[in-house]
Amino acid sequence: MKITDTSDLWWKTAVIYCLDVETFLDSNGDGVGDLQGLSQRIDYLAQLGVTCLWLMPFYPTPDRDDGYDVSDFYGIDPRLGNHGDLVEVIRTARDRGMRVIVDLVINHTSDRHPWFVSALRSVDSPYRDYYVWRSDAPPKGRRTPSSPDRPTGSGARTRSQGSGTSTASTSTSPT
Ligand SMILES: [Ca+2]
Ligand SMILES: [Ca+2]
Repeated sequence: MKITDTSDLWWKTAVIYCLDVETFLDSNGDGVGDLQGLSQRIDYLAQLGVTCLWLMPFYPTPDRDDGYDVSDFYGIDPRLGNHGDLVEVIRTARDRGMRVIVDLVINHTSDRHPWFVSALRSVDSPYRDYYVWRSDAPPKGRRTPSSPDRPTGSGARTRSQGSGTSTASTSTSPT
């Protein structure tokens, strides 16, 4: 037997429950689900047999692409809570035998992310090469990327002023 056959293959038998914090449970009645609400429902998830929580993006965002347009990879969307609330979710989940995995959206950023703001401002920006640029506008009538729950296409490739076309997939018109 190979030694690798005995390594931890937890994901093969895990019961993974994917959720968007903002639509799960609203603990303070402001109309937006939040991390404290999720903490309150961890036991419910454990009773369902869930062994791994998969959290959709919960980072600060202009929310033009259901939170996949991240403006700070290290932060927490203030509508959902704070870092302490996230730690409580993770600690409580682990206590109930649940792993926590998260969407780390690193193939694009919000146009509000400091990297994109800098990259748009100057071709000499150290972040310029973080993005793909093109000088010609997208063909007319081309559909823009959209989220499954936002069929009208909230993500957009948008013409930028002067320097060509931004291809950050969630960009809006630069100001
Ligand atoms: Ca709330
Ligand atoms: Ca969301």
